[in-house]
Amino acid sequence: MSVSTTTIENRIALVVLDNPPVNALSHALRDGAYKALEAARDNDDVDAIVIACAGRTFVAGADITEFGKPMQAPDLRALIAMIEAIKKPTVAAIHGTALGGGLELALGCHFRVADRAAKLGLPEVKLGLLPGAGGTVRLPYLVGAQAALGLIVSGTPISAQKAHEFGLVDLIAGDDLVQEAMAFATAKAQQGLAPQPVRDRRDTIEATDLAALEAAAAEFARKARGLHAPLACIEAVRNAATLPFDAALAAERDLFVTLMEGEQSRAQRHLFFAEREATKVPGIGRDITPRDIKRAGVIGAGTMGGGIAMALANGGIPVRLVEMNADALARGLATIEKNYGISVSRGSLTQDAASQRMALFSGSTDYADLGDCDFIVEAVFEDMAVKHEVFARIEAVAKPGAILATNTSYLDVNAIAAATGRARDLVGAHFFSPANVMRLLEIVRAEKTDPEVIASMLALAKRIGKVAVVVGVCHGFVGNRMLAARGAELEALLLEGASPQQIDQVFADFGWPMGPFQMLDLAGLDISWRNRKAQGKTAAIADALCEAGRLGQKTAKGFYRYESGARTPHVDPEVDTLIRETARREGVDRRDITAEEIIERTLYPMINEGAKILEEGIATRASDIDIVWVHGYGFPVAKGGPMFYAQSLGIDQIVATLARWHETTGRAIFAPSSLLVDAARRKLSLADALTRS
Ligand code: 3H9
Repeated sequence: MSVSTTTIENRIALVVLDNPPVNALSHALRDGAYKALEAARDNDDVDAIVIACAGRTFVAGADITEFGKPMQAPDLRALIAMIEAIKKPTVAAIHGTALGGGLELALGCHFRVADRAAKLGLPEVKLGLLPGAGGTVRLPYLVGAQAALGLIVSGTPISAQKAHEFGLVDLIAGDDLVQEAMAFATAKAQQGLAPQPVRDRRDTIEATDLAALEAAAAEFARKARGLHAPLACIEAVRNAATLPFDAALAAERDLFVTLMEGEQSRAQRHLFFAEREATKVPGIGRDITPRDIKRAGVIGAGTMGGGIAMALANGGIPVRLVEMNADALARGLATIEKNYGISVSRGSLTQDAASQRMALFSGSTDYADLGDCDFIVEAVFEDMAVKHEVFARIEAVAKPGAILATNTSYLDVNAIAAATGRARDLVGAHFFSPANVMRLLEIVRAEKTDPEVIASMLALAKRIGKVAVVVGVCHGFVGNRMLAARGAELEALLLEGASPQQIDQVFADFGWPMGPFQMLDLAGLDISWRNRKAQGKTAAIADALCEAGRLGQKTAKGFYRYESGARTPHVDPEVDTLIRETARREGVDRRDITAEEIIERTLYPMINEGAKILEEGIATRASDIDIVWVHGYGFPVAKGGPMFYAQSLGIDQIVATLARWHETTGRAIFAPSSLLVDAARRKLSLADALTRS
């Protein structure tokens, strides 16, 4: 199949681009499109040209797999410049998603006709880039600098309707996009006027309110949090408003190349492919048909259960929420309604959409009402006996083939499954709080879980907008097991001389949204206190805080002090005194601790644990671990996840540092894993070290 096909009908050339699956602008497609469009341009039997795409979408962007490799001509900018110079009307017929370079291609045309379900956007910022083929200049020319700034810095696509309101789309097609685009092109050709390329439409850009643009830019810059791409997007849009067209294009190119060569974009591109790779699970081929999930049941209407129920309803799935008594159920449903209300008041959800979602909920205090559910997930207390009891009750009522899921964060899913008569249908579904917001879903594959159940969970995750990673059974699975390793040295660091605020600042400087002590205060110190007690463990400082009634934000005191009802942490001298006294009691000499030491003693053990997780086969690949950490715990995207970061630092450096701390402290957490040692010795990536025995 050729990448581009041209047909001529009533003097209109229809050029159809075809590069499955998403019509990414690979070299072959650029070359094919260039030749086809040049031929249509030079053909005297053609009065106008329509560019459309085969398959499920219009061009979804440049081919990301070609990034970082030498560019083969024609490059996308040359292709767009050629289209823009055509004197016959050119029309982009857009269905599916016109994204990135795809939208830039459409901006090179004189007109854009879109299917009513189409989405248009410039998501390059999510790859650590900016639109590099004229998007930061042509879009502001068409829709105004301020509207363009929002679209480019957020990277979020908009609907065809919105694009029409913005003036980005000229016509929304009814049922037959291509025919309507052809008719539109005919009408334009018949007008006999020379069509005006976007670069010549200067009215909108010249009317830019520069002060308002700068105010909006300052707001976006404030939220950039160390990422380079949003700042470059701002600069490029500012250039569009202040420089001549070609100078703005040239500046855009320079910014694009700088970002492309930078570490941040490399990390973000890694995450793009890692997310897709994670859906490819060994033993779960495309031949396995997922089970149909028409209705879901959620047991427990607390924070976790309510969040999971909302996540399911957000994916359009009717949810039956089951609680122990009518009061708890009413409270749970009221919280859900309140949460949707907040989204409406913030403008992120319409009242109609919120009402539609609320209509998907039904409540019950009777397990028998779960009989028609295809997927039942429990979010009850983290206790094996309680889990056994809940699954015995579920089993008694669930229909054959229903998927039974536990939202446990730590417990042995094999043991939960073993106590049921339906081990094949049982799976772990570890959501992250708040479950309606956090994108990660750890799908825990127990020994007996049916591959069909895993395939169904992957399909469900996609449907409800979650990023899924399939993991094996161990204490804490991938995320919480590594979190424990990250936190193992925190107490020691405090005793030896660091302060909570110093450690949190080091984490913030690294790019985390929140440091570990702010996170502990948010979650409640009593949770880890209870866990420690259950395991016979102690933590001198954290235990003393709990004993003093300092349980975190909920008591307005924890590692920090909080003003009533507020979430801003304030340094509390009492905590400082408590830490110093504890250190004295424990006989620990305090000294200055550097930021570097904090990173080495928190991040490196976590990387080490990740490597052990790989060795044990709990995670399939290093990039799966990166996805867990970026989407579940806020690991900075600009660093690509812990395992990517480790590899960019150099595995040999990680091994040497771990070994040094192992020698200094004698603690097992620092003993380098054999995978790391092996990868360093053989100078291999973690993936290669795993596969090349
Ligand atoms: C850009 O355009 C830069 C320009 O400004 C400047 C240039 C000079 N390239 O997501 P899916 C693959 S930057 C290569 O599962 P969906 C993907 O890896 C680009 N490959 O499908 C997967 O492969 P596999 C700006 C790509 O239906 C397969 O296609 N554009 C690309 O859930 C299916 O993908 C973007 O950032 C690509 N651009 O979602 C848009 N895109 O099957 C990126 C996808 O082997 N793409 N693949 O795992 C998307 O957001 C989604 O793919 C899309 C479809 C919404 C289009």
